Amino acid sequence: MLQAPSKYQHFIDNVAVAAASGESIAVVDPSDGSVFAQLARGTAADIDKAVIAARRAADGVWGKTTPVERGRILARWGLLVADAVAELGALESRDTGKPLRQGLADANALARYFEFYGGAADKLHGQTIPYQNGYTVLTIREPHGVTGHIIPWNYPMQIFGRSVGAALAAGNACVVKPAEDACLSLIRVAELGAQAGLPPGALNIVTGLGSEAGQALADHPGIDHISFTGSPETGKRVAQSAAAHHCPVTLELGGKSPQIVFEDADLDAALPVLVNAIIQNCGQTCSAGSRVLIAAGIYDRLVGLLAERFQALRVGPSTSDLDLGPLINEKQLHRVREYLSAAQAGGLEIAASGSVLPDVPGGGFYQAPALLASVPSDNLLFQQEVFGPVLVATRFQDEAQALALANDSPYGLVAGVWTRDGARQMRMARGIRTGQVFLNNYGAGGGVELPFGGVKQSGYGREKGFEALYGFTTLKTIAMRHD
Ligand code: TXE
Repeated sequence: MLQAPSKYQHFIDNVAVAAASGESIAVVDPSDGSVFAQLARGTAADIDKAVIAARRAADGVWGKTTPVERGRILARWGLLVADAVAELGALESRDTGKPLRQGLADANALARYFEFYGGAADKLHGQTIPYQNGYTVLTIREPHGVTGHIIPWNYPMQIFGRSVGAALAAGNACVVKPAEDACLSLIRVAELGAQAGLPPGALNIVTGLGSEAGQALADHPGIDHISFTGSPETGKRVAQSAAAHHCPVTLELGGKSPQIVFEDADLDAALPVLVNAIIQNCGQTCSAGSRVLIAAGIYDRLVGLLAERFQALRVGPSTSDLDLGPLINEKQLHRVREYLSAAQAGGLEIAASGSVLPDVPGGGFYQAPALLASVPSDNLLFQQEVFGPVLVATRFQDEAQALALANDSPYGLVAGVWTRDGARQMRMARGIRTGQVFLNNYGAGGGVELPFGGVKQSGYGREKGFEALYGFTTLKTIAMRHD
């Protein structure tokens, strides 16, 4: 078992800083419910300290660091993370409960984010605009200044990489509030950032509860942009708080993403992808493919194949590296079970489920994955994000109904379409209201390079890819008259 430090403090100005309150939060291992560390419980005073440090960096050394040098620091950071994948992956796995190989994959993705944004830092440029005679007009992209980042517990390293990596590449200084349920890896990643050459104040982390440290960050008038990933309710609260000081926000608020399978689909290729899209990270993935819409002609066959796969899935502690680990905490376990009970009470039947190992530790938060068939579109399970390993299957008669069902959701994050018909692929891709559409694949392995974000209740603004850099900058137009 990994020997993690037992006490974690904030990281401000490149050093460990104790919580102003002196209080801490117990860190629980989701695999057995044991407390294995303590985390600084940040409050408004700690956020204030971090914002002051970030502002000093933005106005000082970090603000004067050239794009090429920012890129080199990020690239070095990526190499340090790549060297530490085993350590970071094991820590992430223990802290979140995800199977070890997923923790390792997340650490590798983080290294890739730093590599990508390191390479992009000196390629972010403005334009010249044709205007009247005697004028030259140009645009330049400037960093916002101090950016706030509120990170959830499902993929701490990956979400940190996509958001903080882009913000730093664009020249911002960052204040990060990770989730109280899982954030240990990020403290270690920040230390590696200092080692890579980030000057004091460029990156600051304040740990703590959402209602305390998170709210204080959203309220702070010294923050120039906030990126938030989490629930629609909290996202709304963060946006309202930010609006009080006219602070722009980027919101990524999850989804209820459909995978649509037509009669002509390559089922051998689709099947493992359909299953993985809902069981990865125990369904606690914003882009989880949680609704599978199936053409009537292949409905029974595909549901049968899915059921076979579900019955073979096994759930166990993170270190056993099975198909699924535990859920993050008791609250999430309760939430998933409530959804399943409500669905069963309403007459739905579980068509197939996986199994939890018989000898899992009693205190862990284990839930067997479940497949529910013939789920009507007005059912809660069809409409709401469960954030657990629950897949619903629904039948459609034709392309028009498939599209209507896909769009029958308050969310709009990701969709997958499985068909060999090229014209239909494009009709569906254009008709679906989501931020990403995958044709005959899904998720593209995380897709560091691919702009990501939603419409409707899934939020607004884009992270990942080069596009993210535009969100972390503000555009200045300079018009020069020279006749
Ligand atoms: O989310 P919250 P929770 C969804 C998913 C899940 C549900 C609840 O459906 O079941 O949300 O999870 C911080 N001001 N997603 O309660 O509250 C908090 O500390 C500022 C989808 O964990 O949104 C954490 O860092 N910040 C999602 C972050 O917000 C506040 C990932 C997310 O917490 C705050 C996670 C406040 N007042 C949950 N209150 C995705 N899109 O991937 C909390 N926070």
